[in-house]
Amino acid sequence: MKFVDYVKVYAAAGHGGRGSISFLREKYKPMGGPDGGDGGKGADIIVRADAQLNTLLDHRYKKHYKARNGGHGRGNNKRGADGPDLIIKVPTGTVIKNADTEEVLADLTSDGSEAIILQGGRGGKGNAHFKSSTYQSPKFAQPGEDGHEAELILELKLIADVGLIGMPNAGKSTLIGAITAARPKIGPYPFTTLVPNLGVVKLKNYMSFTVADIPGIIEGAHDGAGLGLEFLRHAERTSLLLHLVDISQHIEESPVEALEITNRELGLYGGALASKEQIAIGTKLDVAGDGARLDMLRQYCEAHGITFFAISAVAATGLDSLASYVSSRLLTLKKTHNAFT
Ligand SMILES: Nc1nc2c(ncn2[C@@H]2O[C@H](COP(=O)(O)OP(=O)(O)OP(=O)(O)O)[C@@H](O)[C@H]2O)c(=O)[nH]1
Ligand SMILES: [Mg+2]
Repeated sequence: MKFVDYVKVYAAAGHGGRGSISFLREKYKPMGGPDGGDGGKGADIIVRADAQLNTLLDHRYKKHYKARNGGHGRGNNKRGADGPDLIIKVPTGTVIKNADTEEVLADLTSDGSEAIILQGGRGGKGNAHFKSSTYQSPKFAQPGEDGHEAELILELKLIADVGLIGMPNAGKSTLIGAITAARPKIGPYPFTTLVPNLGVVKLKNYMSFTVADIPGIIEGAHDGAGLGLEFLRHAERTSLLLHLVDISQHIEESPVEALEITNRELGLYGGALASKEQIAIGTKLDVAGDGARLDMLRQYCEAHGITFFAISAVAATGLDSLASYVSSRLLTLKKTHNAFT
């Protein structure tokens, strides 16, 4: 299925119903009192998170959402019906913004959570409201209020504990395939991964964490090179990044260059991503040859205080110790985080 993580939609809440102008009519009472009822409320636009969904694809082809209007008030003090709220379902992790102001209207991070994004208009008051001792027969009523309308941005940011980043071919998808039940496409060419993959790592001690594998990043990605940087939005919510670097012998750039290029792009993406904790991972240890690239990367990491692991996803070397380290790091980070909130 196609994965869509950014769409613009237009949404309009319902208008309030008109208040009624009506007078009680009974035999022998040609002009009774005013009995015009109120208009009903226009429907709200509500956005709700649904964990069953994993893409915004549905919203791409249905770009207009118009909620129902409230019913008009009627005689005999009958209130118009309220419009039934229009519920737009989105994947959990969707951020809703006003497209004009970029203001974040809601960030739905838990399944079933919802937010009123646009308020329906209030119903107008019927003429029965306007009767007073001096004014027995008001011949006016209020119109209903207009519902709010706006262009909205729906942006899905996956929810995962750990993000896999690195250059194309670094072995990100092979790693997620080796440590989780996810089965992404793997290939000996760049940009095999075009959409993010999510997987759950289950440890023997019953702990687990989620991992997001995202498309590779190349130099100039901030200017749109390769697949650009937009997939980095799926790493924004993670607590920890695993930065994968190919240490097998046939690669052009040095492993240190590879690490620095990706980090530079991360910095250019902006936000908090560049300051997120990273663990550097030398990949393809089974084909590391004389180990020169491995040593170069290890020394660089030691000199810069970066935690370093060397693995082979194909030969399953170093995977258990990496997973248990990540799990304990996540526990510590969550504790630290809680201490401040
Ligand atoms: N020998 C060996 N090859 C590996 C290992 N991990 C990955 N590869 C190979 O490296 C190539 C790229 O692997 P992928 O997992 O598709 O790389 P990726 O980082 O997901 O690449 P993109 O999706 O293009 O960004 C594939 O041919 C894999 O088989 C490993 O541990 N050992
Ligand atoms: Mg991949």
